[in-house]
Amino acid sequence: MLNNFPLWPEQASTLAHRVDALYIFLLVITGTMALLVCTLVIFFAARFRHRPGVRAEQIEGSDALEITWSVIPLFIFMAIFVWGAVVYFRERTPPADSTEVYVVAKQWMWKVEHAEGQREINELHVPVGRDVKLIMTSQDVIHSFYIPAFRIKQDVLPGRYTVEWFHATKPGVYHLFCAEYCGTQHSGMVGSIVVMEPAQYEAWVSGNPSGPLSVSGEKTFAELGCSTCHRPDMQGRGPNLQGVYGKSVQLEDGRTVTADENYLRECILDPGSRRVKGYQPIMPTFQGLVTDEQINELVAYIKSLGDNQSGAKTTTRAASQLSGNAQPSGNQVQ
Ligand code: HEC
Ligand SMILES: [Cu+2]
Repeated sequence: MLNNFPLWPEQASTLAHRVDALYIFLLVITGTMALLVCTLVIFFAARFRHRPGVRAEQIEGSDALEITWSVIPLFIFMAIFVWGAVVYFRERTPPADSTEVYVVAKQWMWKVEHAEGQREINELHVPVGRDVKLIMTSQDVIHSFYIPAFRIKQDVLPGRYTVEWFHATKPGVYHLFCAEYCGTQHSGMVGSIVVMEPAQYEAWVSGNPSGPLSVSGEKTFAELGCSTCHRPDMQGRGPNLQGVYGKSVQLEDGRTVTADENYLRECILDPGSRRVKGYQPIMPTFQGLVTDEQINELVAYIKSLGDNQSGAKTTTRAASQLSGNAQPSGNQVQ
């Protein structure tokens, strides 16, 4: 019976024991304090109870005591803060070479697209021992992608990407829950995370008819006419998109932004909100003309374009490279 009702979810990712250690530390600290306070209340109530003939003596305070009970908690709270921040930043920072998976949430299902091209619903197959980055968006309301065994949870929002990542440590099948109330069938918005041995996973991945997401993206890029303006030979009216991902881009309004997944997405849906410096504002919006799946393909395609080795770069691109900020930071967008 107890086996079916464990106190803790299984630990199946590299993050799990870190989160649990911090959590146990908090439990021990708060438990100890609660016990100490209760004990002292009872002890003092008995020790200083009213007795006939004994008069209470007024105490004006003790500096030593007050400093002690301020300084010790200060150190404990600072330790919790630093420890929490370390775990938080680890959880929020996907390693650069993660396997990428796109997730589209809708009432009431999870649609998954692997960079290799596989698509699945309410299931996510991943290899054990590899960093996996989820790039997620919602078609309707706010959902939340929650894998208790990995100790990760992240809201999934309409209109932009949010990111989470994990490194699974044990093959198995784990629960996936939606952790944000999203309508009548919210409780049914569940699925499974299938963690496979690498060889098994390779076999699963290679049985895929549609080809990599970036290849579908290249087709969509041509079909939507993006390729007429964005050409690798610099003869188009739009910037060459080669190597744009992860670079910083100077905008017409003076801002400099990092070209992460959210930037690329916004370029497609709302180009008016950010015009690249040095270009005519001729790019039309594709809002309403592309599905979330097509946006994911386009983003995957643009990311696959890598650096332009020919040296034919726009002046803005060259200038922005000098500023040195070339780290992709998909999760740090506000
Ligand atoms: C009519 C020509 C035109 C078409 C069609 C067009 N674009 Fe653009 N695009 C531009 C121009 C011009 C800019 C630079 C000015 C701006 O930011 O609006 C740009 C900017 C961009 C940027 C930012 C590039 C950078 O260097 O930061 C991306 C990404 C982009 N477009 C993607 C697309 C995609 C994807 C499509 C197809 C769905 C598309 N564009 C269709 C003209 C076009
Ligand atoms: Cu949901």
